[in-house]
Amino acid sequence: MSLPVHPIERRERTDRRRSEPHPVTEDLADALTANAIELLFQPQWRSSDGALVGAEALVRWEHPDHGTLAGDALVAIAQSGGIARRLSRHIARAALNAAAQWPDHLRLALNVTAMDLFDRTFGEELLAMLADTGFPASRLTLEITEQALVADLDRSAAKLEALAGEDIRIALDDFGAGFCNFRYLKVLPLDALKLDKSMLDGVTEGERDLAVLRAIVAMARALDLTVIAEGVESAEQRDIVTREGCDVWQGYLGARPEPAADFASRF
Ligand code: G
Ligand code: MN
Repeated sequence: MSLPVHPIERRERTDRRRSEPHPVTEDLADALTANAIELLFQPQWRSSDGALVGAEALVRWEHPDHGTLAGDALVAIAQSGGIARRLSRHIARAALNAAAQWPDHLRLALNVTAMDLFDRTFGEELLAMLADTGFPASRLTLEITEQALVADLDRSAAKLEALAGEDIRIALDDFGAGFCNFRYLKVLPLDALKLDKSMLDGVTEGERDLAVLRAIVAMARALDLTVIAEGVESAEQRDIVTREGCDVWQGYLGARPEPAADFASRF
């Protein structure tokens, strides 16, 4: 038997539910307005000689109650609050602004979501931001996960072709973590393959893991793709990816994602 609810109580309850569906998204909107979302940069090194070649921009937000929110979790929060566009523009602008101060030989890698890619004005806005910040398109790599492409491969290809036509490079991110649909490799204008951390997990112990890595690198070579190994945590892993022909590596062994000023102290 349910207890009768006083009309005023009922109204209060409904109001409360309506006004706090996603308190975190409201905090995120405030943080964006206050410019309190920090952008970090994780260095990338060339395997052959250890030279610094660039960095991946990664967004991170310290929430007072929820702790550190980053990457996909942060994007999901923004999407549920209808501010994903705002977040992605903020990230792109802040990253390009920082990278515009870097020496010419360093590249910037920026993560792009499915929503960005299919957003009608994303390409245009990105080009405008490149022009505004003075960062050359030819030094920009967009990292796209296969989840982002799954929705509509032909349309994804067309969107990426347009960006590639502007000299922007395209990397397939997290390769090896998902379904690894080989049609992506045939259809998309890719420049680089970024191997997921899970591809490296067993390479120091298992022959099978090593065989898979070797085969993927051979395939990437045949397709003229740059291979980037992500999530390198030990010197042994770094030596293996170097020996096996990965062109670039990134991971905690070298550096965690760091503030722009720390990254700038490396050059
Ligand atoms: O998939 P994507 O390129 O966006 O991956 C970057 C993420 O991986 C970041 O969240 C970053 O902090 C994390 N990351 C980077 N290097 C390492 C590493 O060496 N080990 C682990 N566990 N995570 C890493
Ligand atoms: Mn990435």
